[in-house]
Amino acid sequence: MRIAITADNHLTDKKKHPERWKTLENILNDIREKDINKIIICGDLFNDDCHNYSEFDKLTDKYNNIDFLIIPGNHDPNISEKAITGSNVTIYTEPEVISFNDSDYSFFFLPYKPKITMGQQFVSYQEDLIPREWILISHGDWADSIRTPNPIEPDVYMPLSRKDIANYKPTLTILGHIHKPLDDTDYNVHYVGSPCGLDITETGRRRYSILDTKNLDLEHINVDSEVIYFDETINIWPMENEDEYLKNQIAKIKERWDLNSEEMSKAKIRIKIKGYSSNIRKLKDFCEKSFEGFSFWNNEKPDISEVYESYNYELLKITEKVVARIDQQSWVEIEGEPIKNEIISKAIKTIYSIS
Ligand SMILES: [Mn+2]
Repeated sequence: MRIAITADNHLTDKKKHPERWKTLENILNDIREKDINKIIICGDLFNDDCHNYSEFDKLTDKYNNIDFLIIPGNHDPNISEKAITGSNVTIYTEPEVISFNDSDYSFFFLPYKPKITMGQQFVSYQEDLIPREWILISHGDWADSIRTPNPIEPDVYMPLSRKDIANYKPTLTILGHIHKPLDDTDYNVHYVGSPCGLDITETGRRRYSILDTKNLDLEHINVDSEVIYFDETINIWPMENEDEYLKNQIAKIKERWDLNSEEMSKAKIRIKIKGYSSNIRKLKDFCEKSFEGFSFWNNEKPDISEVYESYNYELLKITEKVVARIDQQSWVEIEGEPIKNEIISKAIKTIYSIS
């Protein structure tokens, strides 16, 4: 059997965020076409401000051949079958170990609860959680976000530690909570990610997953998201041919996006230029022209508020060398720490501020 998996849909009133609803429907249509009739939702199906579920009832009624298996997340911790009425909807408000007929593995549905770790909850279910024969479905923070001695503190949500995994040995873990799709292949821990970016910071194509319950193949499928966000920063410094440099940078960005025409129509972009330039007006015009045909997030044009005027070409060689050196480093992107582009931007600022 194959089961579809999504999380962090953050549904609101339909009028407020129709794109989130439409994206979920796109997933449901896709899995129906694939003859899949179960979908697991790993928490945060609803946003905090959603208290009327009649639209969701309508949706589950429309897809009445699909079973919805839902756990609450930290944004919808109180959802229950008292308010959500579809007969094809199961909400796991308490931890539950489930077996499906065709699978040798059991599924542990662990709903989000505040002020407790996942490991603390495994204890009571120890007998049913046979090492390497169970799959964890939950909502919270995976080890990397726990760097403090006390994992239960504000901003840490029902954490799962490496020790929990080592002690209880789930064979596979699928979580909601972190909206960026992530795969920790060392521990077989996966965040399916939000299928429709909630705001400009949730960038790029999104996905949902399909799990084969027999061999535990986990396949990631591109979601037909109603909106695709892109948030890019381009660093600049005075050079002879700023246009040529910009043109290359922008070409690289578009190449990375790799959008087909349908995706392009769904893209909302934010472009920020940072650094020093000898002709800011020209830079602005060039940048606007290069992104013609794209729609800008919030209708904001390329942001040049952090570009300073400079005619200092003497620092060009130093800057080029520093930028190239930083660029060569393989920087691992860690949540909450600066990315390579930000480090380059800081370096340029440092170089030009001492002149
Ligand atoms: Mn969420």
